[in-house]
Amino acid sequence: MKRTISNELFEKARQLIPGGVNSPVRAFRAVGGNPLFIERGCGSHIRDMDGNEFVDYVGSWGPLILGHAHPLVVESINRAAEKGTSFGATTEGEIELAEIIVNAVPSIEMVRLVNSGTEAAMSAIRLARAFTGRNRIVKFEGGYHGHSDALLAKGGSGIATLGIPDSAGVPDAMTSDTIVLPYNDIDIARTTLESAGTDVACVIVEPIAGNMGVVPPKPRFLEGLRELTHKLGILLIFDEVITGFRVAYGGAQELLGVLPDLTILGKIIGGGMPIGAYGSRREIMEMVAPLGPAYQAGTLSGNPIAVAAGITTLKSLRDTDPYQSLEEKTARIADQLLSSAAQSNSDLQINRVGSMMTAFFTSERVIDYSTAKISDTQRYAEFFQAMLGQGIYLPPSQFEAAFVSTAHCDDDIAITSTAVDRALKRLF
Ligand code: KE4
Repeated sequence: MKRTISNELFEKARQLIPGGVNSPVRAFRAVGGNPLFIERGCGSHIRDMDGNEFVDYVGSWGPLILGHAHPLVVESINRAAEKGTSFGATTEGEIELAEIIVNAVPSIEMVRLVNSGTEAAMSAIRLARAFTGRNRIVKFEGGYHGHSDALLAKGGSGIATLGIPDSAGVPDAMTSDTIVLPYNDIDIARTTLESAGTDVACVIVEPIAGNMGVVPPKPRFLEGLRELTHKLGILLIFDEVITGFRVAYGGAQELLGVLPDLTILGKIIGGGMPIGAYGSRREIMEMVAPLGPAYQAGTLSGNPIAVAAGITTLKSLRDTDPYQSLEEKTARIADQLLSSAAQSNSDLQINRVGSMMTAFFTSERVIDYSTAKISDTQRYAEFFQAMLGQGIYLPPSQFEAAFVSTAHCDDDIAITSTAVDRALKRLF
């Protein structure tokens, strides 16, 4: 595969941008080789600067549930841009997007738009602390909620010891109120919360984990967290940046029937433009400035172009209800992967919910971060490269989700199935 131009651009990028990328996972460090520089996307396909074409299963890490450059989305962006790119003042579109989100997500009565999932998570944590008057927060190992300091914590030596920084530049003080627990273990969560409960402001969880690879919640895990947090006056935060409008129109909380106190959104609600949001019931959201004492602000929050792309995307999902079709398409791809794996005697597990899935190279079922971590990441890297060489662009990291869009068609699935067959035969 010709990669001359991508390689030249990467050399230039590395002189000017840390690692040559504006977000670490794009650097292909987990899978080897240089990243591809993408020239354009259309529907389910992307084309790199050397003219190589790929069926894309990254979809910008989730936002592009309608595929690349959807005509309606592009038209709404152009129309908005012609009227101005930003005003730093209120616009009607923000009301429309807020209304769509409030009507879609069961637990949200009021919502604030921000510019990224990170900002949404950071703001939701601050709001939970303001509302409860408590400082401690609980997250789960393998859960990712953006890069704000308090959330860049990893589990300490003991199970429920306070978090320690998981990044340089994060002072111990910033994570000393963060408790990190194993995902999917309701017993440890119960023991920890019942002992630390009255100090804990919130529990933040990906209701369907996407950042250790896809790991669905065990039965009773989310329900147990809901009961425990309700009993102890702790706010339950669902991080639905990935799952929001992805696994169902109302997100994981609609699909699984567990309602959090606060919800974080991003990705799909901006249709590929920079956006995030956090929402809750009215009594909590009325704590947010300028109404209440919990400060949060943003120059480009509610940006008219991002809002226009988001409105068009969510209206399309609302009016076409593609979820059954997304389920069926993704199931076909997963089944093909598993049958090819069986024929080539390869240890392959697939975790899938709706149109988000991850292939793990392991014989163990992947039910949490510790079982995800023992999967063969070198094998995944080889699989990634073998698929890339056949025109299939998978997430360049084992611990991410692959996404299917409404634009993926039968031909894409056929090409993918053939490529999987060949790749696994070559690897095993
Ligand atoms: P952003 O700040 O990247 O918009 O959102 C942070 C975030 C919050 N919550 C969840 C569940 C997320 O998955 C993310 C960001 N997702 C990653 C990929 N898993 C974005 C890709 C990247 O970091 O480049």
